[in-house]
Amino acid sequence: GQQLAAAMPFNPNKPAEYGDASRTPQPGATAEPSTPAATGSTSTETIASSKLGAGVPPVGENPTVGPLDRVRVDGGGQRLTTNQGVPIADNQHSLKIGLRGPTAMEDFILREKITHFDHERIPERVVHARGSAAHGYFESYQDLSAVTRASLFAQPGKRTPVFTRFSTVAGERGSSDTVRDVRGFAVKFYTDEGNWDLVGNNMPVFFIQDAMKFPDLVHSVKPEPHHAMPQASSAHDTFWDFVSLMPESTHMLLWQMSDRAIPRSYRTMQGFGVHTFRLVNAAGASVFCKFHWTPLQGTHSLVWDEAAKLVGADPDYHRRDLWEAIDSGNFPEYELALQIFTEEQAESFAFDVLDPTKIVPEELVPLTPVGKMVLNRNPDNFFAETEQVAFCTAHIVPGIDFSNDPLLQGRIHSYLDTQISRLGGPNFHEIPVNSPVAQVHNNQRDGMHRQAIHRGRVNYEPNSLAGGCPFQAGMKSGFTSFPQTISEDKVRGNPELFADHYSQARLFFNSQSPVEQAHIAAAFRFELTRVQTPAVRERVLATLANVNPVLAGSVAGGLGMDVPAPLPLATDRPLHEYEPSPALSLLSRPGETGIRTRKVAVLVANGVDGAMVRAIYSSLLEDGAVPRVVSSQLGKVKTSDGATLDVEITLEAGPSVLYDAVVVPDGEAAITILSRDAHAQDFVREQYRHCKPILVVGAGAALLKHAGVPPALPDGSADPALIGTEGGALAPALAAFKTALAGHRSFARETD
Ligand code: HDE
Repeated sequence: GQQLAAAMPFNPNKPAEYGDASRTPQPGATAEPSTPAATGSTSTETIASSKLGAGVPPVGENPTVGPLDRVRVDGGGQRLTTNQGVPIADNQHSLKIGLRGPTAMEDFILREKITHFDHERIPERVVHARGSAAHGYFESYQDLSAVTRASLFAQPGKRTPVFTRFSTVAGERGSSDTVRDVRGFAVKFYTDEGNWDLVGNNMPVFFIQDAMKFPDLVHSVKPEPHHAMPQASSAHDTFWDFVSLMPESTHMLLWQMSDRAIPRSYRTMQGFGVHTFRLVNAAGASVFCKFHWTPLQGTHSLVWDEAAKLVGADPDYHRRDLWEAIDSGNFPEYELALQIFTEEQAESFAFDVLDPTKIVPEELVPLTPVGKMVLNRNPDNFFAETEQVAFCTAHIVPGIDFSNDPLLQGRIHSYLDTQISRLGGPNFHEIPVNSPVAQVHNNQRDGMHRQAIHRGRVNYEPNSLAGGCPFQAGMKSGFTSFPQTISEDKVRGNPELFADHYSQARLFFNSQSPVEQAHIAAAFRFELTRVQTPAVRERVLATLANVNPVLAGSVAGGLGMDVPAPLPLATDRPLHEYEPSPALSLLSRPGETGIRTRKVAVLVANGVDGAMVRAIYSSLLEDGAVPRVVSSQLGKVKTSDGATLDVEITLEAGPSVLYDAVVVPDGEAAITILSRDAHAQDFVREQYRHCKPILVVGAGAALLKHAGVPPALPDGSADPALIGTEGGALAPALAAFKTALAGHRSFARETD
């Protein structure tokens, strides 16, 4: 690659024209930042500044910075120009015939500006429109060449750049983050053998078994077509009408009604490839595989009342959380684990591994950790990167292959197809965030928005005029499909085991803690309360009767209905009895990051004990938490020791739902003021209702009383997350508070 770059006759003033050469990856790894030698230029700065009129781009340590430097633009110190590079003298006034006259048709500057603006929007994704993303890298733990020749798993410590986008599914691009929904978890690996997109969700199963049903599913959950309501919500008739007629969705519905559908953060949810995939090694031998991402931050969710209020308090709650965590150096990390099993093993399972409504329980096939992903850089530009990134399940690399899961098979077509209309043509792979770090050479030509300037007269293969180049890579290094033997009739239909719709729904429900089970029942109740058609409610209850009598009874009770007879089963086979799988409970993965990045409000007013606030604040900071001084109004408060404190945010702008915990410090005068403020009362009431840790010092107890919250006892002896200090010292109370904060919530007190 370096030789190629050196040999190329190129205009040194426009080095980025030879993008392919400047993109040449370092031999053996994609992880190194680009060096001047590899870019074919004297310095990376020249590339950005000469072609794009930019200043010097900051070249960070993140290996993904390199590949995108060639297109980074920064107007710092530059004059304003048109898109043709013509300097603009006046960007405030259109060209008029006299100061009070009409605008001249010839005002090409105005017309270019307005025309561009008129076309600023592109269609949003038909699903997963609302999302947030980050750059980072994947680091392999070990050499997996025994099972796959995929180059990113070739050796321990090997780093591959990634771009990862999280999303909700149903809502439009501007909808809220904390709605009840499945979350997308899509990772683009820029491997040195081409891009691999692992386009997963935060739940390991799906609603339907066959791609044929996807448009119907999506139509049913999207806003109803006559009045375009409701936004970003499954709680309406058409969705429940569809799924109640689709018993295969039962397992997924339980996941969707669980707290998984209201994650605390994109940093605290798992990701799953959902389908069974294949791994293929260099000898051509293949095993089946399921992909699991597990956050090192642990798996944590919101509670429903909080999620609903967050829609108003901060519609960007998850976007902001991800951005701030990365911005502050708290890089989210996720471990990738594989479930590897052979085809023979798969045949012995009680379910079909090609059925995407089924998991492979971890008790049956344990997880093998193979590496971790670190997200360490926010995008420079939301549209250019997060919006224009194009994930395709068809993007796989040598060593990874598809299974015959009929849902996956349909997806292989859908993603490429949708990008063509969403991104305006077949050259979306040239958009910087989509372009591989591996070199691209083929005879595909032309099309809308072509960026590459292909040289020479040969655009076909085989050829002799270009020495046969670019040439076929051959079986050894090129991608080859696993040669599965198939000899069957062409049919429309499902394998027999697909008809078991309830065994794993039962497994999931039975594996949840009592709190999680209660939340699932409450979510069904809420959604079905919004459903207006009694027959639809009834059919859902008849479905749930096949899952668990307590669940069905609880939901029916909540709707003021009786549990109807269960829906008839679609199979004569007896349902499979699974042992509960503790790994399916969110509570089984508390995480390793303690109180890092947890947000804590410290409520203050004039007369607060300033020394105490400072002590608590710095102690929390020291452990990586994010304390905030919150009060009724901005400015400074006078502390009891005659000093002042800066208020960081008001109770109005920073209500309870934005914080993981609250501290009410001592100071009688301050508590008298706060007790009169409805915002402060709501604040502690909601912290209590949402099961969050509360630390109350001295006079602070009066605020709880005013708000109707039970008293906080020293060291939390009644409720381990409701901690007071009456008569006691601050230090042990603060320690108990931190323990409670690391434990997230105290569900024992829940009364919703
Ligand atoms: Fe998708 N899905 N999907 N999906 N999906 C899209 O592609 C589709 C499915 C998933 O952050 C679309 O670029 C079909 C399962 C994610 O950009 C579209 C079927 C899973 C994202 C599409 C499915 C997913 C999408 C819309 C059934 C989890 C967002 C815009 C056969 C394993 C990626 C786009 C991003 C996006 C089609 C089912 C995950 C239309 C036809 C199952 C995370 O192509």
